[in-house]
Amino acid sequence: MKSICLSVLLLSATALFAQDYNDLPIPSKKQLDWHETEYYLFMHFGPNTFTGKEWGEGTEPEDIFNPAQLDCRQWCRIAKESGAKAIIITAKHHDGFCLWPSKFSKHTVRESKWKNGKGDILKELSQACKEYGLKFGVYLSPWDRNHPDYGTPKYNDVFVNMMKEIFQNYGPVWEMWWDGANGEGPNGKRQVYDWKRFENTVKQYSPKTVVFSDIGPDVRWVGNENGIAGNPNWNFLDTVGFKRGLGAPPTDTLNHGNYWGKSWMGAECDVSIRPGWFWRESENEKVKTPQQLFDIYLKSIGRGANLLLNVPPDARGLIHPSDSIALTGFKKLRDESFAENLLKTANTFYQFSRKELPEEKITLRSVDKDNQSYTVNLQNFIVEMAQPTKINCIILREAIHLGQTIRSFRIVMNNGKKVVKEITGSSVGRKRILTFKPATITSFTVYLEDAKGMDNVINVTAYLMDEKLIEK
Ligand code: FUL
Repeated sequence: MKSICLSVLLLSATALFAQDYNDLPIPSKKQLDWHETEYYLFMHFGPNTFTGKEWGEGTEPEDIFNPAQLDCRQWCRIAKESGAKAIIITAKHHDGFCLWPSKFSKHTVRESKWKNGKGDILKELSQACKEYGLKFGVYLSPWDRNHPDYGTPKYNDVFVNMMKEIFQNYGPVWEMWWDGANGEGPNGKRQVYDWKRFENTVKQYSPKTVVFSDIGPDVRWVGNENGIAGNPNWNFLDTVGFKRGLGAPPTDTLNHGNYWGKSWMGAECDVSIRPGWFWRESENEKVKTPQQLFDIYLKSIGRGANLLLNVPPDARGLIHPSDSIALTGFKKLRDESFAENLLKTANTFYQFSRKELPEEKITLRSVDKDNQSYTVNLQNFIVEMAQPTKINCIILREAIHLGQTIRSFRIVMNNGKKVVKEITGSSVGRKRILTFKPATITSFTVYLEDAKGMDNVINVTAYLMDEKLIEK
């Protein structure tokens, strides 16, 4: 590989930004780390795993929860082998059942027959995650159909106390997931949540935790449960005046973000590998295929979002083979598709559009690893291949630690002097995977013309992947 670390221009981000771009938010350190986590697993597990319900009523007897062969290390091994970097578990779903023996509920693993009431899923999973080098996240449903205090101010204390218990006993918690569903509790009342207090509890007890909800504060819902981010996808959201749940921004806004939104808010794409969120026997044959998962990958991570793929453990407490086989196939498709960066022997000519910067010629540098360490401002650059090369995929990466300033781009591909293909697009973000019908090219030029010299591409790669994986 010809490696370029040639001219690494340590340009101050501030000097590069025009006035309006200056007003755009940039991600916090923990948000940046969150973007890099890219792909991780969701695990819906609880009484619903045993009843076949999607939304338990909260009246299910605790005894039905009995995963006799539970093995969180098996979950972690499968997650790790599939390339996932974290697991988020439904510590409490809407039925109120706690997967840990909470002091603030009487509807928990402690009241079940599982391990004679001595079991603790959060303990086992948080330990297994540490062992396997996975981040540990927690879904804690604000809606609770079991808790007797739900619908009264006392429930806000319960929710805060549960979070403290989780942070103190099972931390570090990487992501806290607040679901938007909010219905009535056992007394027929809806809860008035003290969201400010909830946010402050996270800040005080676990400041490094990123909080997901419809409107953040750190990560936003993508507006659908199909795992698909909008095109374009802006990492910005206006949250003032909006609420979680019924008062959330329209799903279309969540899907695309706001072009000039005031808060940095990356999108997380949640989707289940099965038709439902919880495991049920009848869906063992309905698990998504590796190819379907790959398509979701292109439309989530490939549009600068993160992918949270739900793989629910079965009633034994294990990941079912149908799911693990699909995950292995999905990993294989990613590995094969992105095995060979066809630009590794290419030359890249960078031309800065700002007048005061000299025209630069540097060779291509792969920044897959360590991509945060360089502030390379690349604009209107030309990539020249060492020989005519067939490609059907180009990946661009934007230096999002400097913000998201690329507002439109154009890629013109040439074979010799002849233009053979042209692609236009708008958002790039952390990663933009562009796929197209294969073309044999000798060079391509990327034009980033809109941001008056403020754009920051830090990586470009190209591939030839199996045509079947690409939408024509
Ligand atoms: C939804 C919930 O109501 C579903 O049961 C599931 O947990 C999904 C991820 O979020 O809002």
